[in-house]
Amino acid sequence: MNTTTGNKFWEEKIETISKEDLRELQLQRLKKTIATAANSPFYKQVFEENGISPDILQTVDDIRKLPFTTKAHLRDNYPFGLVSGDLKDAVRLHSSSGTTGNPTVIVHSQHDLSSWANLVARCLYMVGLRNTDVFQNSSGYGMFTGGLGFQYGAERLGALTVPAAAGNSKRQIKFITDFKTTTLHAIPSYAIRLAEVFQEEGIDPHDTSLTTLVIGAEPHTDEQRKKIEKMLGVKAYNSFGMSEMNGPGVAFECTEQNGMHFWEDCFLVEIIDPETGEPMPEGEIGELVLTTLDREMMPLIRYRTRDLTRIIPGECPCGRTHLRIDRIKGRSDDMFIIKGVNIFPMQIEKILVRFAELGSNYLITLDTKDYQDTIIVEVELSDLSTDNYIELENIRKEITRQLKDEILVTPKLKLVKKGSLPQSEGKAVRVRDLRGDKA
Ligand code: DLL
Repeated sequence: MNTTTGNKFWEEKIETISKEDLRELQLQRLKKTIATAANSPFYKQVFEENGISPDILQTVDDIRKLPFTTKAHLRDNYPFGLVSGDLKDAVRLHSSSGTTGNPTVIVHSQHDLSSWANLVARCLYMVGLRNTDVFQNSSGYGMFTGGLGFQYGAERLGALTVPAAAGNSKRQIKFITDFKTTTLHAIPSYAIRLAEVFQEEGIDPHDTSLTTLVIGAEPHTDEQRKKIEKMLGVKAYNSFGMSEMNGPGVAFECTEQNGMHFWEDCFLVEIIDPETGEPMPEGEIGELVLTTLDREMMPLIRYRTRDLTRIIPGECPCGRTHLRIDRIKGRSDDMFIIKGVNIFPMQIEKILVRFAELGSNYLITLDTKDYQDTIIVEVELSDLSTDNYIELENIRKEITRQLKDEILVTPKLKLVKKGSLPQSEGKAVRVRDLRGDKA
C-alpha cells in the first residue's frame, strides 16, 4: 500500500502483475475458495451432488465444471445458507432492497472488510486521490454499500473523508465549498441534480476545489458522463460494483477513461451467453459471471450478475494488467421487448442526451392500448428550452425521429416541465412497465 503522492499505483506489484503470475494466483485462491465454500450448507450440498472438490481444478478455466450460483439461490437460502465461516467471526451484514420476496444478504468477516477497503482505496488512488485530498460521499449510508464501502476505502487511503450521505443538495454544496472537497462520490442521476442546484444557488462549480467525481451504481451512457463533467467542471470516473461482490471497488476506470479495470486478484471474471451459459467469444457482449477469490465468510462461485458487458481486448496504456470491461450496457432483466424488438433504456438515454433543450430526468412507461404495446417517453425540458410551441413541436418531432432510428419503434414522446418527474433519492427509476397490470 502506498501513501506517498509520487507513485502512480496503490499496490504496484499486484496491479501490474504478469498474466502468468495472475493465473497462478487465481488458481491458488480459487482452490482455497472452493474448500471454504464447502463449509456452507448450500455449497456442501451442491458440491456433493456434482462430485466437486478443489482438486478438480487443474487450471482456472476448470471453473466451468462448477454450476452457477444465482440470486434465487441467495433468496431461497436466506439469510445464512451460503455462509461458510463461523458466524462468531462475522462482523457486518449488508442486504439488498429486493422489492419482492426475501432480500439477498451478504455477511463479512474482519478479513473481508479489510480486503474490500483495500480494493476501494486501490480504485480511488488510481484516479488520483491522495492523503492530502478531501473525499465527500453523497451515497446513502446503511445497507446500501456505496456508503460504508467508500467510507472505509477513502479512510484506508488516508484522505479526509466527509460522510455527507444522500440528499440535501444545498448542504452538499456548503460542504464542498467549506471543506474544500476535491473528490465527490455520487450516483450519476444525483450528480446531475447537484449540478442543477449549484446553478439555482448561483454558484459555479468550476470555481470550487472539486476536480474529480466518482460515478457508478447505475447505468449511464458516455454522453451522460461527458455532460456531467462539463456541468461540474470535473473528470468523472466510472465505478462498478454490487452488494453480492462486496459493493463498490470491483471494477473502476483509470485515468485513460477507457473501460474499467476488474481486480482479478479478488474476482474471477467470465462473460457467458445468457441463454446457453457457454463462454462468449473474446470481446463480445454477454452476461458477467463472477467468483470471489478473497472472501472467507461468504464466497460466491460463478455468480450470475445479469449485467451485460464485454471484455475490452488489448493492454491498457496505464500499465495495469487487470482486464478492462466496457460500460455496462444494461441488465438482462432491464431489457424490455416492445413489438418484438429488444430495447435497453440506455439506447433511449443515448439519444435524449444529444439535445441541449432536454434535462436529464426521463421516464419510460410501457403500456397496452387496444391489445398493442405502447411506449411513452416522458422527458423534462432544460433551462435552455424555448416556450415557443412551434419550435418545441419541431424539437419533439426530431427527437422522436432519432429515437425511432435507434430503437426501431416509434415512441410517444412527451416533453414535460423541469422538476415534474419523480426524483428518487437513490438509484433512478427509468422504466415503468404497466403491461402486466391489465392482465
Ligand atoms: O450499486 C454497489 C455500488 C455502490 C457500486 C456505489 C458503485 C458505486 P447494488 O445496489 O447491489 O450495488 O447494485 C448492483 O447496480 O449489478 C449493476 O446492475 C448496477 N451497477 C453498479 N455499478 C454500475 C455502473 C451497488 N458503474 C447493480 N454502471 C449492478 C452500470 C452499475 N451499472
